[in-house]
Amino acid sequence: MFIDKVTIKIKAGNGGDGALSFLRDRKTMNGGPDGGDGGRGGNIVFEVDKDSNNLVDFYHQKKFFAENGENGGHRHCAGKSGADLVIKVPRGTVIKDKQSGQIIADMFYPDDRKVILKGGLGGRGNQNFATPTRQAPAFAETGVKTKEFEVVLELKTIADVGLLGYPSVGKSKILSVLTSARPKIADYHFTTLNPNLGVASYGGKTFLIADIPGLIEGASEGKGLGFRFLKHVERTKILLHVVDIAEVDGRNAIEDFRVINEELEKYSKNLLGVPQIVVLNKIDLLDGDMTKVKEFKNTYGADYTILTYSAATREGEKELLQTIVEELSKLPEQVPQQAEVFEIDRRDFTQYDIIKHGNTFELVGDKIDEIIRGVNLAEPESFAYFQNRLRDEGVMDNLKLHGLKDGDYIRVLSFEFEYWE
Ligand SMILES: Nc1nc2c(ncn2[C@@H]2O[C@H](COP(=O)(O)OP(=O)(O)OP(=O)(O)O)[C@@H](O)[C@H]2O)c(=O)[nH]1
Ligand SMILES: [Mg+2]
Repeated sequence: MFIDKVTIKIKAGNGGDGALSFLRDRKTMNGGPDGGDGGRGGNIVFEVDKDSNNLVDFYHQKKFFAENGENGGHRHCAGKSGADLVIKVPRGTVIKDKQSGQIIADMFYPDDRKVILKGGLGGRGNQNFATPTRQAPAFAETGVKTKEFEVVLELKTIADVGLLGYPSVGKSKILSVLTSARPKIADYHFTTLNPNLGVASYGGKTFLIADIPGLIEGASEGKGLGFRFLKHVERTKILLHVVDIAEVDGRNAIEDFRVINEELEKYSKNLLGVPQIVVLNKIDLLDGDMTKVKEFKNTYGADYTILTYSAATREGEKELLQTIVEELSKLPEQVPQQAEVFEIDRRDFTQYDIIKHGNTFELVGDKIDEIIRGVNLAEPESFAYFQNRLRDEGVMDNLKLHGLKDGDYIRVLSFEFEYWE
């Protein structure tokens, strides 16, 4: 089964909670705070799997959650970090956020490895909060809890050369003789049902060739296998447009070439813009009669490089390979799709808002959530810590700029307190 588009769920690990603990043993009756820090959650990492050109592995498994960090423990014991979860995808997989459609990453290069979601930070244990005036901090931070995301993986094969043409013109046969790939070859239409890749080499240069199912007239309206496989030759530098010049099965070479280009245009002007080398295949069947070749060249020769070839006898192979290598060397390197600056799971901890309700000033936003993380406001010491953080982070100054004065109220979540300088 060939799958080139799937939706999966991913989630980085939660951070472990910091511990709230005091050293107590036979010798030390009243030791200091010894609550260790929580471990960091595991990241979600995507990595290119060079041996795959199929997303079929995601047919059954659709949920990928990285390990959570462990909670901190007594005696300064730090929680273990969660392991990263590495998701292997074929080269050319574009990762999009399902909700917004934004591109998160394009796994374009053969060695690409990208951290897509970062694990939550571990909370700090109470061992961190001891100061000369607060020797027994009775609070610890909770770890950062991460969100789950739905992402769409879409494979858009990356190759140097794409094979294109009607069914049975010999595309797969060409792939099989130029590379070590072993695609299915047969004299019936639509032998190829999914893209195949192979590596060819000539004159010390190697290049990747992609073979896709054949197109027919009306492919743009879904006839035959439609043109849903065209995305697998969209990211090639050149197209080998294969034409059956022997016109086996009542084909018409001149007409075929025109029709396929028309279908391409309907699919995307971009693809029509990819340079084409025309390969008139099956010349072994012409028995030396070059009339059809001449007619074809008279019709399209002014606009295209046209070569004759036989995948059966391999006549014309040297010229074909030479032309491909030359053309490739003239063309610029391809570049990955531009990933949008996608702030997946990265909250802006500098942002918060002050909402005024009469003489009550409500604080909301990621920054406030971050400061309040794991703090129990009903507990005096914890509350004092929270107030200090508000001051240190400049929130109190900002409140004053908004008109906060003695006797006013500050509200955070459901907690409200009176302000006195
Ligand atoms: N005589 C001769 N036969 C060829 C040549 N190239 C391909 N064939 C035959 O043509 C038939 C179709 O070849 P394939 O390579 O399967 O064609 P395809 O274009 O991949 O077809 P689809 O996968 O159906 O789109 C097979 O029987 C091949 O052996 C050639 O140069 N000469
Ligand atoms: Mg084929």
